[in-house]
Amino acid sequence: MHLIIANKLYSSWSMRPWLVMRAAGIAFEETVVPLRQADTKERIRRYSPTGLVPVLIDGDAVVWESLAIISYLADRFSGKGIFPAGSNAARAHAKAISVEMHGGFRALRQACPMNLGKRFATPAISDEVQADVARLEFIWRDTRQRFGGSGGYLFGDFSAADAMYAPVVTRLDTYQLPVADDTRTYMDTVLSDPVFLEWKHAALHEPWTIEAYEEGHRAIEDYRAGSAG
Ligand SMILES: N[C@@H](CCC(=O)N[C@@H](CS)C(=O)NCC(=O)O)C(=O)O
Repeated sequence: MHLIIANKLYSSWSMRPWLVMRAAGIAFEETVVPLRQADTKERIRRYSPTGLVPVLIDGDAVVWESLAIISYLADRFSGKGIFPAGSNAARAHAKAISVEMHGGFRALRQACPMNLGKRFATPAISDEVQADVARLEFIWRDTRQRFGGSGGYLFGDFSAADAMYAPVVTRLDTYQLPVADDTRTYMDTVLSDPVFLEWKHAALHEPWTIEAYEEGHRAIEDYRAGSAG
């Protein structure tokens, strides 16, 4: 299997299937195509019909769109509990909140681009961003109360739903958006997950900086300067 992704520092969509594959112990070859280079579009187009990554190649199967890739993996490796293995209700809930993440939270995503290398001062928070954060907090609290049991993840153990939400967990952390204590507890679980830390470590050691993704925010910490990840 071959997963083509973009910069680990910035590419939230790439992170999602990568976390799922690593967490499930699925072997794969990885190609990172750095964004905003002269040959980026041409390199991505070699693999992806949309000119976007992530894209997964598995023999004859070419799968684009992060959530479609995760769904393909869940079918292909049905014993690995990529979506929660418990009840149909739990699985349906995991799929619904994953689809909601895939299509939603635009205000937060636009205002606070993913950047694993920095901590930024809390920006001015619009009503739309505040509504996105409130919805995230509700989803995480409600899911954990109903399906989390004693585990730290949304459905107890790590699942595709956690992978879908991991990039927004990092945004709340990077931009220091105010959250409730139980939200912070869930964020800390994701941010200390060994698979997430493997991704973050690689991100911090990438050579590329894209100024356009960094401007407009006041950095108060730079984890790339001499960081061991
Ligand atoms: N809806 C797509 C979004 C993919 C996407 O926007 N990918 C960005 C990187 S995070 C990309 O490939 N950009 C190409 C470019 O900027 O040239 C998914 O879920 O996979």
